[in-house]
Amino acid sequence: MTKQGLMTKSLLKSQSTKSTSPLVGIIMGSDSDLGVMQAASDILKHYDIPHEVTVVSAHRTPLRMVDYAQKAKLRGLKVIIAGAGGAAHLPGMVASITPLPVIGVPIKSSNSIDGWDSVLSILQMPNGVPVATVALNAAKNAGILAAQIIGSSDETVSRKITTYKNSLNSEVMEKVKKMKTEGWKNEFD
Ligand code: RP5
Repeated sequence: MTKQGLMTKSLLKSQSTKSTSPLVGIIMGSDSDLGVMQAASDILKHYDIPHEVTVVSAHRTPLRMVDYAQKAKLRGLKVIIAGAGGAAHLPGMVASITPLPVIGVPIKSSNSIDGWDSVLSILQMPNGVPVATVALNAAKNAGILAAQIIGSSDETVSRKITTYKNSLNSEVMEKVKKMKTEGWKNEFD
């Protein structure tokens, strides 16, 4: 093969790796969390961001958790989204091992008392080991935040996020119009 051919082949290979290798790792303590965590995957699909989804349990598979966290950066991940419920130690423990940003999703799960246990387990991290904690069951926001982190160094993703935010604005303005036509008054606009 010519030098040019080899260069093209290598470029294509690097591009295909770039487009298919996961940039975001979505992990959760149990498959029973999937109903909530699916929303993170859905929004990342919307932004065309390659990601992976699997179960990693801090308590039931501690060695798998350490392995996953230790290899995450080397495997090319840029952000980890970790969801767990009850004594929700997964996000914090993963954050204690990896240099990557970790977004924690507290889940109101079968073993959660009222959701506060999950929220506080993920939120109240000690100084030095941050976890970006989203609201209870807010996996969609975790996906958006992960996309924003990717978008800070990827203009295509950043533009998609701006389009998405503009669509939120338009949706609200439609509601404003609708309420007006239904007779609700305001003196602002
Ligand atoms: C947590 O325990 C998991 O993240 C899940 O939210 C919860 C319940 O797990 P299962 O008993 O349904 O497997 O570690």
